[in-house]
Amino acid sequence: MTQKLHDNERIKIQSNFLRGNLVEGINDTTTGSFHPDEVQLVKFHGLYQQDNRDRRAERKQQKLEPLYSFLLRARLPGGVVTPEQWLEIDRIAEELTDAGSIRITTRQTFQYHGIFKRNLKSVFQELKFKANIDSIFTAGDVNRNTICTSNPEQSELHTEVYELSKKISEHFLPKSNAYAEIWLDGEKVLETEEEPIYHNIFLPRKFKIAVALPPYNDVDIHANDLNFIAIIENNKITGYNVVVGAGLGMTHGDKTTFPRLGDDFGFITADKVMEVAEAVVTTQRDLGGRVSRSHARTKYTLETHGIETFKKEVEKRAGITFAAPGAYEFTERGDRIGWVKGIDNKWHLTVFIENGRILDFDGKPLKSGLVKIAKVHQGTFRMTANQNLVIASVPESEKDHIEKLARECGLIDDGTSEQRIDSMACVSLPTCPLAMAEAERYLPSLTDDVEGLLAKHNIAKDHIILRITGCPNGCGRAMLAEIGLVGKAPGRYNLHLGGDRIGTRIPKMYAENIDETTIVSTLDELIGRWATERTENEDFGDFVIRAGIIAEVVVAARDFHA
Ligand code: SRM
Ligand code: SF4
Repeated sequence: MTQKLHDNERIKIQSNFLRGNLVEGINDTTTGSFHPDEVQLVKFHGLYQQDNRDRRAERKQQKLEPLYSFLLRARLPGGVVTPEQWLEIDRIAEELTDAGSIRITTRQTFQYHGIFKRNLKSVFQELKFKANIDSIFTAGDVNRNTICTSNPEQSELHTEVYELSKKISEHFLPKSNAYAEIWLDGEKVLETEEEPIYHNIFLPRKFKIAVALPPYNDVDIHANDLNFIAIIENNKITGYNVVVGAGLGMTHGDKTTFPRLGDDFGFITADKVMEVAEAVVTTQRDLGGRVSRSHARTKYTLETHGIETFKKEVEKRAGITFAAPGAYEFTERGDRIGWVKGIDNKWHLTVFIENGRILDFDGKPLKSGLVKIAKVHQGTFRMTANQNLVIASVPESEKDHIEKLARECGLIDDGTSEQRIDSMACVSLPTCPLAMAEAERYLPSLTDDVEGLLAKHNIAKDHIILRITGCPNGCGRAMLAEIGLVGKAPGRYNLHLGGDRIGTRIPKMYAENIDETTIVSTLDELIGRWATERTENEDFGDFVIRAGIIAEVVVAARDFHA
Protein backbone atom coordinates (compact mmCIF):
# COMPACT_ATOMS: atom_id res chain seq x y z
CA MET A 1 0.00 0.00 0.00
CA THR A 2 1.42 3.39 -0.91
CA GLN A 3 1.59 5.72 2.04
CA LYS A 4 0.11 9.19 1.94
CA LEU A 5 2.71 11.87 1.32
CA HIS A 6 3.17 14.55 3.95
CA ASP A 7 0.92 17.57 3.34
CA ASN A 8 3.96 19.80 2.79
CA GLU A 9 4.48 17.94 -0.51
CA ARG A 10 1.08 19.16 -1.73
CA ILE A 11 1.90 22.72 -0.64
CA LYS A 12 5.17 22.71 -2.61
CA ILE A 13 3.65 21.25 -5.80
CA GLN A 14 0.61 23.53 -5.76
CA SER A 15 2.65 26.65 -4.98
CA ASN A 16 3.58 27.58 -8.57
CA PHE A 17 7.27 27.56 -7.70
CA LEU A 18 6.84 29.01 -4.22
CA ARG A 19 4.38 31.80 -4.95
CA GLY A 20 1.22 30.32 -3.42
CA ASN A 21 -1.10 33.05 -2.16
CA LEU A 22 1.70 35.05 -0.65
CA VAL A 23 0.81 38.33 -2.30
CA GLU A 24 -2.77 38.07 -1.00
CA GLY A 25 -1.40 37.15 2.43
CA ILE A 26 0.90 40.17 2.53
CA ASN A 27 -1.96 42.46 1.55
CA ASP A 28 -4.37 41.05 4.15
CA THR A 29 -4.23 43.64 6.91
CA THR A 30 -6.82 41.92 9.14
CA THR A 31 -4.18 39.63 10.65
CA GLY A 32 -0.45 39.68 11.39
CA SER A 33 -0.12 36.08 10.21
CA PHE A 34 -0.27 34.06 6.99
CA HIS A 35 -2.55 31.14 6.03
CA PRO A 36 -1.00 27.81 7.22
CA ASP A 37 0.07 26.86 3.65
CA GLU A 38 1.90 30.16 3.26
CA VAL A 39 3.48 29.74 6.72
CA GLN A 40 5.30 26.79 5.15
CA LEU A 41 6.05 28.61 1.88
CA VAL A 42 7.59 31.73 3.45
CA LYS A 43 10.39 29.54 4.77
CA PHE A 44 11.75 29.10 1.24
CA HIS A 45 12.01 32.90 1.13
CA GLY A 46 14.02 32.93 4.38
CA LEU A 47 11.22 33.71 6.83
CA TYR A 48 9.65 31.95 9.81
CA GLN A 49 6.36 33.05 11.31
CA GLN A 50 6.65 33.32 15.10
CA ASP A 51 5.04 35.00 18.07
CA ASN A 52 6.77 36.25 21.20
CA ARG A 53 6.04 33.46 23.69
CA ASP A 54 6.68 35.72 26.68
CA ARG A 55 3.64 37.73 25.60
CA ARG A 56 1.21 34.91 24.73
CA ALA A 57 -0.72 34.87 28.03
CA GLU A 58 -1.12 38.66 28.12
CA ARG A 59 -2.40 38.73 24.51
CA LYS A 60 -4.83 35.90 25.23
CA GLN A 61 -6.15 37.68 28.29
CA GLN A 62 -6.72 40.77 26.17
CA LYS A 63 -8.51 38.55 23.62
CA LEU A 64 -6.02 39.57 20.95
CA GLU A 65 -4.44 37.29 18.37
CA PRO A 66 -0.85 36.32 19.24
CA LEU A 67 1.64 39.07 18.47
CA TYR A 68 2.81 37.55 15.20
CA SER A 69 6.12 38.57 13.75
CA PHE A 70 8.77 37.06 11.48
CA LEU A 71 12.33 35.87 11.70
CA LEU A 72 14.39 36.65 8.60
CA ARG A 73 17.58 34.68 7.93
CA ALA A 74 20.06 36.18 5.48
CA ARG A 75 21.93 34.23 2.79
CA LEU A 76 25.65 34.77 3.30
CA PRO A 77 27.80 31.86 2.08
CA GLY A 78 30.91 31.83 4.26
CA GLY A 79 29.35 34.60 6.38
CA VAL A 80 31.11 37.56 4.76
CA VAL A 81 29.86 41.19 4.65
CA THR A 82 31.53 44.54 4.04
CA PRO A 83 31.46 47.41 6.57
CA GLU A 84 29.04 49.29 4.27
CA GLN A 85 26.71 46.29 4.34
CA TRP A 86 27.08 46.07 8.12
CA LEU A 87 25.92 49.65 8.56
CA GLU A 88 22.78 48.87 6.53
CA ILE A 89 22.18 45.59 8.40
CA ASP A 90 22.40 47.52 11.66
CA ARG A 91 20.11 50.32 10.49
CA ILE A 92 17.44 47.90 9.27
CA ALA A 93 17.52 46.04 12.63
CA GLU A 94 17.03 49.35 14.38
CA GLU A 95 14.30 50.79 12.18
CA LEU A 96 12.28 47.80 11.03
CA THR A 97 12.49 45.03 13.66
CA ASP A 98 10.87 44.76 17.06
CA ALA A 99 13.81 42.90 18.64
CA GLY A 100 16.34 45.43 17.33
CA SER A 101 19.06 42.80 17.45
CA ILE A 102 21.33 41.13 14.92
CA ARG A 103 21.69 37.45 15.82
CA ILE A 104 24.67 35.53 14.42
CA THR A 105 23.61 31.92 13.89
CA THR A 106 25.36 28.57 14.17
CA ARG A 107 25.40 28.53 10.36
CA GLN A 108 27.49 31.63 9.76
CA THR A 109 24.81 34.15 8.93
CA PHE A 110 22.53 36.54 10.80
CA GLN A 111 18.85 36.64 11.70
CA TYR A 112 16.47 39.46 12.47
CA HIS A 113 13.71 38.66 14.95
CA GLY A 114 10.41 40.49 15.32
CA ILE A 115 9.57 41.82 11.85
CA PHE A 116 5.86 42.60 11.66
CA LYS A 117 4.08 41.58 8.49
CA ARG A 118 3.48 45.18 7.50
CA ASN A 119 7.26 45.75 7.46
CA LEU A 120 8.29 42.59 5.62
CA LYS A 121 8.53 44.02 2.13
CA SER A 122 10.48 47.03 3.37
CA VAL A 123 13.02 44.75 5.06
CA PHE A 124 13.44 42.64 1.91
CA GLN A 125 13.81 45.74 -0.26
CA GLU A 126 16.15 47.64 2.04
CA LEU A 127 18.33 44.56 2.42
CA LYS A 128 18.48 43.95 -1.32
CA PHE A 129 18.69 47.48 -2.65
CA LYS A 130 20.83 49.07 0.09
CA ALA A 131 22.96 46.12 1.23
CA ASN A 132 22.75 43.69 -1.71
CA ILE A 133 21.71 40.89 0.63
CA ASP A 134 18.87 38.42 0.15
CA SER A 135 17.35 35.58 2.14
CA ILE A 136 16.56 33.19 -0.72
CA PHE A 137 16.58 29.54 0.34
CA THR A 138 17.94 30.10 3.83
CA ALA A 139 15.11 27.89 5.07
CA GLY A 140 12.67 25.39 3.55
CA ASP A 141 13.28 22.08 1.78
CA VAL A 142 16.32 23.23 -0.20
CA ASN A 143 20.07 23.71 0.17
CA ARG A 144 20.52 26.23 3.02
CA ASN A 145 23.32 28.73 3.68
CA THR A 146 26.59 27.08 2.64
CA ILE A 147 29.20 27.37 5.36
CA CYS A 148 32.99 27.14 5.32
CA THR A 149 35.95 27.35 7.68
CA SER A 150 36.24 30.92 8.96
CA ASN A 151 39.02 33.47 8.80
CA PRO A 152 39.33 32.89 5.09
CA GLU A 153 42.05 35.39 4.35
CA GLN A 154 44.53 33.73 6.62
CA SER A 155 45.85 31.71 3.70
CA GLU A 156 45.24 31.11 0.01
CA LEU A 157 43.59 27.84 0.99
CA HIS A 158 41.06 29.70 3.13
CA THR A 159 40.24 31.90 0.15
CA GLU A 160 39.79 28.80 -2.00
CA VAL A 161 37.28 27.14 0.35
CA TYR A 162 35.40 30.42 0.73
CA GLU A 163 35.14 30.80 -3.07
CA LEU A 164 33.92 27.21 -3.29
CA SER A 165 31.20 27.79 -0.69
CA LYS A 166 29.97 30.81 -2.70
CA LYS A 167 29.94 28.76 -5.91
CA ILE A 168 27.97 25.96 -4.25
CA SER A 169 25.50 28.46 -2.80
CA GLU A 170 24.89 30.05 -6.22
CA HIS A 171 24.54 26.67 -7.93
CA PHE A 172 21.66 25.59 -5.70
CA LEU A 173 19.66 28.81 -5.90
CA PRO A 174 16.23 28.62 -7.53
CA LYS A 175 15.71 29.58 -11.15
CA SER A 176 12.21 30.81 -10.26
CA ASN A 177 11.62 34.56 -10.13
CA ALA A 178 9.14 34.23 -7.24
CA TYR A 179 11.32 35.98 -4.63
CA ALA A 180 11.90 39.07 -6.76
CA GLU A 181 8.27 39.14 -7.87
CA ILE A 182 6.78 38.90 -4.38
CA TRP A 183 9.18 40.88 -2.22
CA LEU A 184 11.05 43.21 -4.58
CA ASP A 185 8.16 44.12 -6.85
CA GLY A 186 10.07 42.46 -9.68
CA GLU A 187 8.65 41.70 -13.09
CA LYS A 188 6.13 38.84 -13.31
CA VAL A 189 7.40 35.88 -15.33
CA LEU A 190 4.41 34.39 -17.08
CA GLU A 191 5.85 31.39 -18.92
CA THR A 192 6.11 28.08 -17.07
CA GLU A 193 9.34 27.97 -15.14
CA GLU A 194 11.64 25.01 -14.67
CA GLU A 195 13.75 24.04 -11.69
CA PRO A 196 16.37 21.68 -13.13
CA ILE A 197 17.70 20.61 -9.73
CA TYR A 198 14.65 20.84 -7.49
CA HIS A 199 11.77 20.29 -9.97
CA ASN A 200 8.45 21.40 -8.52
CA ILE A 201 8.78 19.00 -5.56
CA PHE A 202 11.97 20.53 -4.13
CA LEU A 203 13.81 18.35 -1.59
CA PRO A 204 12.11 16.11 0.97
CA ARG A 205 13.58 18.21 3.78
CA LYS A 206 16.19 20.86 4.59
CA PHE A 207 19.69 20.20 3.18
CA LYS A 208 22.98 21.54 4.55
CA ILE A 209 26.43 21.77 2.96
CA ALA A 210 29.76 22.66 4.60
CA VAL A 211 33.30 23.05 3.29
CA ALA A 212 35.94 22.31 5.93
CA LEU A 213 39.62 23.16 5.88
CA PRO A 214 41.53 20.85 8.26
CA PRO A 215 42.84 21.10 10.90
CA TYR A 216 39.78 23.24 11.74
CA ASN A 217 36.37 21.63 12.17
CA ASP A 218 34.73 24.93 13.08
CA VAL A 219 31.85 24.13 10.69
CA ASP A 220 31.05 20.96 12.69
CA ILE A 221 30.91 18.61 9.72
CA HIS A 222 28.74 16.09 11.57
CA ALA A 223 25.79 18.46 11.48
CA ASN A 224 25.59 18.60 7.67
CA ASP A 225 23.96 16.48 4.97
CA LEU A 226 27.00 16.99 2.73
CA ASN A 227 30.56 18.02 3.56
CA PHE A 228 33.62 18.66 1.46
CA ILE A 229 36.77 18.23 3.56
CA ALA A 230 39.80 19.75 1.85
CA ILE A 231 42.72 17.39 1.41
CA ILE A 232 45.98 19.29 1.43
CA GLU A 233 49.32 18.22 -0.03
CA ASN A 234 52.33 20.53 -0.30
CA ASN A 235 50.14 23.43 0.77
CA LYS A 236 47.71 22.85 -2.13
CA ILE A 237 44.14 21.51 -2.05
CA THR A 238 44.32 18.39 -4.21
CA GLY A 239 40.66 17.53 -3.74
CA TYR A 240 38.04 16.77 -1.12
CA ASN A 241 36.73 13.90 0.97
CA VAL A 242 32.96 13.75 0.64
CA VAL A 243 31.15 13.09 3.92
CA VAL A 244 27.42 12.47 3.57
CA GLY A 245 24.43 11.99 5.85
CA ALA A 246 25.19 13.70 9.14
CA GLY A 247 22.53 15.47 11.17
CA LEU A 248 21.61 16.12 14.79
CA GLY A 249 17.81 16.37 15.10
CA MET A 250 15.79 13.78 17.04
CA THR A 251 12.44 13.56 18.80
CA HIS A 252 12.20 12.80 22.54
CA GLY A 253 10.92 9.27 23.09
CA ASP A 254 11.03 8.26 19.40
CA LYS A 255 13.79 5.71 18.94
CA THR A 256 13.49 5.81 15.16
CA THR A 257 15.02 9.31 15.22
CA PHE A 258 18.65 9.97 16.14
CA PRO A 259 21.68 12.20 15.62
CA ARG A 260 24.04 10.62 13.12
CA LEU A 261 27.68 11.02 12.12
CA GLY A 262 28.30 11.32 8.38
CA ASP A 263 29.85 8.59 6.20
CA ASP A 264 33.05 9.25 4.29
CA PHE A 265 32.27 8.25 0.68
CA GLY A 266 35.87 8.87 -0.36
CA PHE A 267 38.06 11.34 -2.23
CA ILE A 268 37.28 13.36 -5.36
CA THR A 269 39.46 15.82 -7.24
CA ALA A 270 38.62 19.51 -6.84
CA ASP A 271 37.22 19.80 -10.38
CA LYS A 272 34.44 17.30 -9.57
CA VAL A 273 32.91 19.09 -6.56
CA MET A 274 29.93 20.62 -8.35
CA GLU A 275 29.00 17.38 -10.15
CA VAL A 276 29.18 15.44 -6.89
CA ALA A 277 27.25 18.07 -4.94
CA GLU A 278 24.47 18.02 -7.51
CA ALA A 279 24.44 14.21 -7.59
CA VAL A 280 24.10 13.98 -3.80
CA VAL A 281 21.33 16.58 -3.76
CA THR A 282 19.35 14.97 -6.60
CA THR A 283 19.82 11.47 -5.13
CA GLN A 284 18.36 12.76 -1.88
CA ARG A 285 15.60 14.46 -3.89
CA ASP A 286 14.65 11.15 -5.52
CA LEU A 287 15.32 8.60 -2.74
CA GLY A 288 14.51 10.67 0.36
CA GLY A 289 11.31 9.93 2.28
CA ARG A 290 8.34 12.24 1.73
CA VAL A 291 5.86 10.61 4.09
CA SER A 292 7.25 11.46 7.53
CA ARG A 293 9.16 14.72 7.92
CA SER A 294 10.87 13.28 11.00
CA HIS A 295 12.54 10.70 8.75
CA ALA A 296 13.17 12.72 5.60
CA ARG A 297 16.75 14.03 6.09
CA THR A 298 19.61 12.49 4.09
CA LYS A 299 20.78 10.57 7.17
CA TYR A 300 17.58 8.49 7.12
CA THR A 301 17.83 7.96 3.35
CA LEU A 302 21.26 6.39 3.95
CA GLU A 303 19.87 4.21 6.73
CA THR A 304 16.84 3.12 4.65
CA HIS A 305 18.49 2.47 1.29
CA GLY A 306 21.97 1.58 2.52
CA ILE A 307 25.16 3.59 2.29
CA GLU A 308 26.49 1.63 -0.71
CA THR A 309 23.28 2.09 -2.74
CA PHE A 310 23.30 5.83 -2.13
CA LYS A 311 27.01 6.10 -2.90
CA LYS A 312 26.71 4.10 -6.17
CA GLU A 313 23.83 6.31 -7.26
CA VAL A 314 25.96 9.40 -6.64
CA GLU A 315 28.84 7.89 -8.63
CA LYS A 316 26.50 7.10 -11.50
CA ARG A 317 24.89 10.55 -11.57
CA ALA A 318 28.20 12.42 -11.21
CA GLY A 319 30.11 10.14 -13.60
CA ILE A 320 32.90 9.56 -11.08
CA THR A 321 34.31 6.84 -8.84
CA PHE A 322 35.21 7.78 -5.30
CA ALA A 323 38.85 7.07 -4.48
CA ALA A 324 40.01 5.99 -1.02
CA PRO A 325 39.58 8.86 1.47
CA GLY A 326 42.52 11.28 1.63
CA ALA A 327 44.40 11.77 4.88
CA TYR A 328 43.55 14.73 7.12
CA GLU A 329 43.33 15.54 10.79
CA PHE A 330 41.04 17.83 12.74
CA THR A 331 42.70 19.26 15.83
CA GLU A 332 40.27 22.02 16.81
CA ARG A 333 36.87 23.50 16.09
CA GLY A 334 36.51 26.59 18.25
CA ASP A 335 37.23 30.04 16.87
CA ARG A 336 40.70 31.51 17.40
CA ILE A 337 39.64 34.49 19.52
CA GLY A 338 42.03 37.44 19.22
CA TRP A 339 44.36 38.73 16.50
CA VAL A 340 46.04 36.64 13.81
CA LYS A 341 48.15 37.87 10.92
CA GLY A 342 47.22 36.75 7.40
CA ILE A 343 49.50 35.98 4.49
CA ASP A 344 48.71 39.38 2.98
CA ASN A 345 50.18 41.00 6.12
CA LYS A 346 46.69 42.13 7.14
CA TRP A 347 45.38 41.43 10.65
CA HIS A 348 42.19 39.51 11.56
CA LEU A 349 40.49 39.99 14.93
CA THR A 350 38.02 37.30 16.03
CA VAL A 351 35.73 38.58 18.76
CA PHE A 352 33.62 36.42 21.05
CA ILE A 353 29.91 37.25 21.07
CA GLU A 354 27.96 35.40 23.72
CA ASN A 355 25.08 33.56 22.01
CA GLY A 356 25.81 35.50 18.82
CA ARG A 357 23.37 38.18 20.05
CA ILE A 358 24.39 41.67 18.97
CA LEU A 359 22.58 44.31 21.02
CA ASP A 360 23.59 47.13 23.34
CA PHE A 361 23.81 45.39 26.71
CA ASP A 362 24.41 47.18 30.03
CA GLY A 363 28.14 47.89 30.13
CA LYS A 364 28.62 46.16 26.75
CA PRO A 365 27.24 48.26 23.89
CA LEU A 366 28.17 45.66 21.26
CA LYS A 367 25.80 46.88 18.59
CA SER A 368 26.76 50.55 18.61
CA GLY A 369 30.41 49.54 19.08
CA LEU A 370 30.30 47.52 15.87
CA VAL A 371 28.78 50.50 14.07
CA LYS A 372 31.74 52.63 15.20
CA ILE A 373 34.11 49.94 13.92
CA ALA A 374 32.22 49.58 10.61
CA LYS A 375 32.58 53.33 10.01
CA VAL A 376 36.39 53.09 10.02
CA HIS A 377 37.06 49.47 9.05
CA GLN A 378 38.54 48.90 5.58
CA GLY A 379 38.31 45.11 5.40
CA THR A 380 35.35 42.75 5.89
CA PHE A 381 33.31 41.19 8.69
CA ARG A 382 33.05 37.41 8.74
CA MET A 383 30.51 35.56 10.83
CA THR A 384 31.56 32.17 12.17
CA ALA A 385 29.61 28.95 12.66
CA ASN A 386 30.29 29.32 16.39
CA GLN A 387 28.22 32.54 16.50
CA ASN A 388 31.30 34.81 16.65
CA LEU A 389 32.58 37.56 14.37
CA VAL A 390 35.90 38.14 12.60
CA ILE A 391 36.88 41.72 11.90
CA ALA A 392 39.01 40.73 8.94
CA SER A 393 41.80 42.33 6.88
CA VAL A 394 42.80 45.18 9.14
CA PRO A 395 45.95 47.01 7.95
CA GLU A 396 48.75 47.36 10.50
CA SER A 397 48.12 51.12 10.64
CA GLU A 398 44.49 50.62 11.83
CA LYS A 399 45.09 47.72 14.24
CA ASP A 400 45.43 49.80 17.42
CA HIS A 401 42.41 51.92 16.58
CA ILE A 402 40.16 48.88 15.94
CA GLU A 403 41.45 47.26 19.13
CA LYS A 404 40.61 50.40 21.12
CA LEU A 405 37.07 50.56 19.72
CA ALA A 406 36.55 46.83 20.33
CA ARG A 407 37.69 47.16 23.94
CA GLU A 408 35.50 50.20 24.59
CA CYS A 409 32.30 48.36 23.65
CA GLY A 410 33.21 45.03 25.28
CA LEU A 411 33.94 43.08 22.09
CA ILE A 412 37.37 42.45 23.58
CA ASP A 413 37.12 41.50 27.25
CA ASP A 414 40.21 39.97 28.84
CA GLY A 415 37.99 38.56 31.59
CA THR A 416 36.20 36.16 29.22
CA SER A 417 37.19 32.62 30.15
CA GLU A 418 38.03 29.77 27.76
CA GLN A 419 34.99 28.05 29.24
CA ARG A 420 32.68 30.85 28.09
CA ILE A 421 34.24 30.88 24.64
CA ASP A 422 33.61 27.13 24.34
CA SER A 423 29.95 27.37 25.40
CA MET A 424 27.11 27.75 22.93
CA ALA A 425 23.30 27.76 22.92
CA CYS A 426 20.54 27.93 20.36
CA VAL A 427 18.02 30.80 20.30
CA SER A 428 15.14 28.97 21.98
CA LEU A 429 12.71 31.13 24.05
CA PRO A 430 11.06 33.54 23.59
CA THR A 431 10.97 33.42 19.78
CA CYS A 432 11.35 29.74 18.86
CA PRO A 433 7.96 28.03 18.61
CA LEU A 434 9.55 24.60 19.14
CA ALA A 435 11.43 25.45 22.35
CA MET A 436 10.73 23.25 25.37
CA ALA A 437 13.22 24.92 27.73
CA GLU A 438 15.43 28.00 27.88
CA ALA A 439 18.78 27.90 26.06
CA GLU A 440 20.21 31.31 25.05
CA ARG A 441 18.85 32.93 28.22
CA TYR A 442 20.12 30.07 30.42
CA LEU A 443 23.64 29.76 28.98
CA PRO A 444 25.31 32.78 30.68
CA SER A 445 24.36 31.70 34.23
CA LEU A 446 25.13 28.03 33.57
CA THR A 447 28.55 29.08 32.28
CA ASP A 448 29.07 31.07 35.51
CA ASP A 449 28.27 27.88 37.43
CA VAL A 450 30.63 25.73 35.36
CA GLU A 451 33.40 28.32 35.71
CA GLY A 452 32.77 28.20 39.48
CA LEU A 453 33.04 24.39 39.49
CA LEU A 454 36.30 24.42 37.53
CA ALA A 455 37.71 26.94 40.04
CA LYS A 456 36.40 24.92 43.01
CA HIS A 457 38.27 21.86 41.73
CA ASN A 458 41.45 23.91 41.07
CA ILE A 459 41.31 23.63 37.28
CA ALA A 460 40.03 27.13 36.49
CA LYS A 461 42.13 27.33 33.33
CA ASP A 462 40.60 24.18 31.86
CA HIS A 463 37.46 24.11 29.78
CA ILE A 464 34.81 21.76 28.47
CA ILE A 465 32.77 22.05 25.27
CA LEU A 466 29.35 22.90 26.71
CA ARG A 467 26.26 23.36 24.59
CA ILE A 468 22.53 23.75 25.22
CA THR A 469 19.60 23.32 22.89
CA GLY A 470 16.09 24.21 23.97
CA CYS A 471 14.64 21.07 22.34
CA PRO A 472 15.95 17.94 20.62
CA ASN A 473 16.18 19.57 17.18
CA GLY A 474 19.81 20.36 17.88
CA CYS A 475 20.31 23.92 16.59
CA GLY A 476 23.00 24.65 19.22
CA ARG A 477 24.72 21.33 18.26
CA ALA A 478 24.61 19.99 21.83
CA MET A 479 24.81 16.47 20.39
CA LEU A 480 28.41 17.14 19.37
CA ALA A 481 29.48 18.58 22.74
CA GLU A 482 31.41 17.12 25.66
CA ILE A 483 28.49 18.26 27.85
CA GLY A 484 25.26 18.57 25.90
CA LEU A 485 22.01 19.71 27.48
CA VAL A 486 18.82 19.09 25.55
CA GLY A 487 15.63 20.85 26.68
CA LYS A 488 12.76 18.61 27.78
CA ALA A 489 10.36 20.94 29.63
CA PRO A 490 10.58 24.36 31.32
CA GLY A 491 13.66 24.20 33.56
CA ARG A 492 14.35 20.54 32.68
CA TYR A 493 16.99 18.98 30.47
CA ASN A 494 18.48 15.67 29.39
CA LEU A 495 22.20 15.64 30.13
CA HIS A 496 24.41 14.02 27.47
CA LEU A 497 28.11 13.36 28.00
CA GLY A 498 31.05 12.06 26.00
CA GLY A 499 31.38 14.07 22.80
CA ASP A 500 34.96 14.97 21.90
CA ARG A 501 36.85 18.23 21.43
CA ILE A 502 36.95 18.02 17.66
CA GLY A 503 33.30 17.11 17.09
CA THR A 504 33.57 13.54 15.80
CA ARG A 505 31.65 11.74 18.56
CA ILE A 506 28.01 11.87 19.59
CA PRO A 507 27.47 12.14 23.35
CA LYS A 508 25.20 9.75 25.21
CA MET A 509 22.40 10.40 27.68
CA TYR A 510 23.67 10.32 31.27
CA ALA A 511 20.70 11.79 33.16
CA GLU A 512 17.14 12.40 32.00
CA ASN A 513 14.80 15.28 32.73
CA ILE A 514 16.89 16.94 35.45
CA ASP A 515 16.44 20.45 36.80
CA GLU A 516 19.04 23.21 36.92
CA THR A 517 20.10 22.47 40.53
CA THR A 518 20.64 18.80 39.70
CA ILE A 519 22.59 19.73 36.57
CA VAL A 520 25.03 21.75 38.67
CA SER A 521 25.35 19.12 41.44
CA THR A 522 25.89 16.36 38.85
CA LEU A 523 28.54 18.40 37.05
CA ASP A 524 30.16 19.24 40.40
CA GLU A 525 30.76 15.56 41.06
CA LEU A 526 31.89 14.75 37.51
CA ILE A 527 34.21 17.76 37.17
CA GLY A 528 35.64 16.89 40.61
CA ARG A 529 36.42 13.37 39.42
CA TRP A 530 37.89 14.67 36.15
CA ALA A 531 40.18 17.03 38.09
CA THR A 532 41.66 14.25 40.22
CA GLU A 533 41.36 11.08 38.13
CA ARG A 534 42.25 12.21 34.61
CA THR A 535 45.39 11.20 32.81
CA GLU A 536 47.71 13.89 31.46
CA ASN A 537 45.92 16.18 28.98
CA GLU A 538 42.78 14.01 29.06
CA ASP A 539 39.75 15.98 27.93
CA PHE A 540 36.48 15.76 29.84
CA GLY A 541 34.64 13.93 27.04
CA ASP A 542 37.37 11.27 26.80
CA PHE A 543 37.58 10.95 30.59
CA VAL A 544 33.88 10.17 31.10
CA ILE A 545 34.19 7.29 28.65
CA ARG A 546 37.47 5.86 30.01
CA ALA A 547 36.19 6.13 33.57
CA GLY A 548 33.10 4.16 32.61
CA ILE A 549 30.76 7.07 33.48
CA ILE A 550 29.37 6.73 29.97
CA ALA A 551 29.39 3.06 29.13
CA GLU A 552 29.75 3.14 25.37
CA VAL A 553 30.90 5.41 22.60
CA VAL A 554 28.37 6.16 19.92
CA VAL A 555 29.92 5.22 16.60
CA ALA A 556 26.81 4.53 14.57
CA ALA A 557 23.19 5.58 14.59
CA ARG A 558 22.05 2.22 15.94
CA ASP A 559 24.24 2.68 19.06
CA PHE A 560 22.57 5.91 20.01
CA HIS A 561 19.57 4.57 21.91
CA ALA A 562 21.35 1.39 23.06
FE1 SRM B 1 17.66 25.15 13.67
C1 SRM B 1 14.28 24.59 13.38
C2 SRM B 1 17.12 28.17 14.85
C3 SRM B 1 20.90 25.74 13.23
C4 SRM B 1 18.23 21.72 13.43
N1 SRM B 1 15.96 26.21 13.99
C5 SRM B 1 14.67 25.84 13.77
C6 SRM B 1 13.73 27.05 13.96
C7 SRM B 1 13.60 27.74 12.64
C8 SRM B 1 12.35 26.72 14.58
C9 SRM B 1 11.22 26.46 13.62
O1 SRM B 1 11.31 25.55 12.77
O2 SRM B 1 10.21 27.14 13.74
C10 SRM B 1 14.59 27.88 14.96
C11 SRM B 1 14.32 29.37 15.00
C12 SRM B 1 14.60 29.94 16.38
C13 SRM B 1 14.67 31.42 16.40
O3 SRM B 1 13.74 32.04 16.97
O4 SRM B 1 15.64 31.99 15.92
C14 SRM B 1 15.98 27.43 14.59
N2 SRM B 1 18.75 26.70 13.86
C15 SRM B 1 18.38 27.87 14.46
C16 SRM B 1 19.57 28.78 14.66
C17 SRM B 1 19.24 30.26 14.53
C18 SRM B 1 20.18 28.46 16.04
C19 SRM B 1 21.21 29.42 16.57
O5 SRM B 1 21.16 29.60 17.79
O6 SRM B 1 22.05 29.92 15.85
C20 SRM B 1 20.51 28.23 13.58
C21 SRM B 1 20.29 28.87 12.25
C22 SRM B 1 21.19 28.33 11.21
C23 SRM B 1 21.17 29.05 9.90
O7 SRM B 1 21.67 30.18 9.85
O8 SRM B 1 20.72 28.46 8.92
C24 SRM B 1 20.05 26.77 13.53
N3 SRM B 1 19.26 23.94 13.28
C25 SRM B 1 20.55 24.40 13.29
C26 SRM B 1 21.47 23.30 13.41
C27 SRM B 1 22.98 23.41 13.53
C28 SRM B 1 23.68 23.37 12.21
O9 SRM B 1 23.05 23.31 11.15
O10 SRM B 1 24.91 23.39 12.25
C29 SRM B 1 20.70 22.14 13.47
C30 SRM B 1 21.22 20.70 13.69
C31 SRM B 1 21.87 20.11 12.51
C32 SRM B 1 20.88 19.42 11.62
O11 SRM B 1 20.25 20.09 10.80
O12 SRM B 1 20.70 18.21 11.78
C33 SRM B 1 19.32 22.56 13.39
N4 SRM B 1 16.45 23.45 13.38
C34 SRM B 1 16.90 22.15 13.37
C35 SRM B 1 15.76 21.26 13.29
C36 SRM B 1 15.80 19.72 13.26
C37 SRM B 1 16.05 19.18 11.91
C38 SRM B 1 15.95 17.68 11.87
O13 SRM B 1 16.59 17.08 11.01
O14 SRM B 1 15.20 17.08 12.63
C39 SRM B 1 14.60 22.10 13.29
C40 SRM B 1 13.13 21.65 13.22
C41 SRM B 1 12.70 21.21 11.87
O15 SRM B 1 13.40 21.34 10.88
O16 SRM B 1 11.61 20.66 11.82
C42 SRM B 1 15.09 23.45 13.35
FE1 SF4 C 1 14.30 26.14 18.73
FE2 SF4 C 1 14.85 23.66 19.40
FE3 SF4 C 1 16.26 24.87 17.51
FE4 SF4 C 1 16.59 25.61 20.00
S1 SF4 C 1 17.04 23.55 19.19
S2 SF4 C 1 16.29 27.00 18.27
S3 SF4 C 1 14.56 25.35 20.83
S4 SF4 C 1 14.14 24.37 17.37
